[in-house]
Amino acid sequence: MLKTFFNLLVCLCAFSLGWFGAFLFFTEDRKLSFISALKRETKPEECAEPTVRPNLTGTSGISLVSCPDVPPNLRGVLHVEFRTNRTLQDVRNHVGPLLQQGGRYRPTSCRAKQKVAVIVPFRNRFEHLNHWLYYLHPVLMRQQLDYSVYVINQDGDGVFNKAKLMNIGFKEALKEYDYDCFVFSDVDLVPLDDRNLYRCSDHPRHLSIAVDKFDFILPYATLFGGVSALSKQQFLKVNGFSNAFWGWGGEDDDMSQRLSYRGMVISRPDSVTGRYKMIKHRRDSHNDPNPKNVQKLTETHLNMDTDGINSLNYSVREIRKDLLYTFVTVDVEAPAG
Ligand code: UD2
Ligand code: MN
Repeated sequence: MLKTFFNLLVCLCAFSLGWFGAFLFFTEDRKLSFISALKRETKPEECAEPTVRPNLTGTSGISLVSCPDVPPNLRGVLHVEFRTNRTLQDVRNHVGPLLQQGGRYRPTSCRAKQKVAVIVPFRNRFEHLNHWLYYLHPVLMRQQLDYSVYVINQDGDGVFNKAKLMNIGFKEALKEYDYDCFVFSDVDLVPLDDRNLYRCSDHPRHLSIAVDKFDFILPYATLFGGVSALSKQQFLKVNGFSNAFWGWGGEDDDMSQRLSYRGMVISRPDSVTGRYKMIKHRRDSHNDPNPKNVQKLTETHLNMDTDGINSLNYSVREIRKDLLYTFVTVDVEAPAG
């Protein structure tokens, strides 16, 4: 009797195990299981691409089919957190495996729609840069861009000139690769939605329409500061940025006026997709608001043909390739701050 009972118990166990196995198999297959959900959550740089570093040298990618208009692996709304210490090495560990030296990436399964140089004007904001790189690289990868990151670092402690650094970024990037789109970004602005594509369109594009610092409201209709994208043709059509805006303010409005004088309109994402978080900061030293910049804004139309990318003077002090970015240190011939 006991033996029969024992045999029955064994059969029952085997039967239950079989069912449990079948359950696991099917739920995993349908990506419903808790385990597979966890796997998706813990892979920060998730994108459609393989997890090995692509070899970009020598391959043009021309034989690949074009990437889809809408990148397939976007996540939408993103969680962004700056209240944490992040070293550059943390960031390298987090996003480095898919990058080439110089903060360079391109999808390997399809041909990117655009070749994008992401240009960050910079001086002494290393903590911000770590956050920016941590969040931006995975976004740019998921957006299936053929891109590199250029951090243009103003040497010395003369008066800061953000617009001149952006002009330099345009010029230096083109020495390396045939970029067709240039995205200019403050180092302290991180998108809160990866559907906000870092690409160029038929019109110059202002990406940072809704920044938390401004309560997610566009302060005025012609604003072009923060993060903006210009194709090579659009940039050249307005002779780039003015080189004459020393210190804080005005350079973005001057660009906005240049665009308008050349008959271009600004395009933007909607105010949900275009949300940004700005790292809180004080005004930097040697970058005080410059009252002369207000006067300069009344002269844009007079100066734009002679002041810009065609009159840019600077010298490169150093070009350093990190896994996460190309760091270009430049002397912009700044007045003493
Ligand atoms: C606003 C604009 C910005 C620019 C600026 C006026 C938005 C969201 N942002 O930002 O695009 O037009 O006003 O010039 O509209 N930087 C350094 N080191 C310095 C100083 C500046 O790296 O010592 C760089 C850095 O990338 C920074 C950017 O320049 O994000 C703009 O400077 P800011 O952050 O002090 O200016 P902010 O926040 O008023
Ligand atoms: Mn800022």
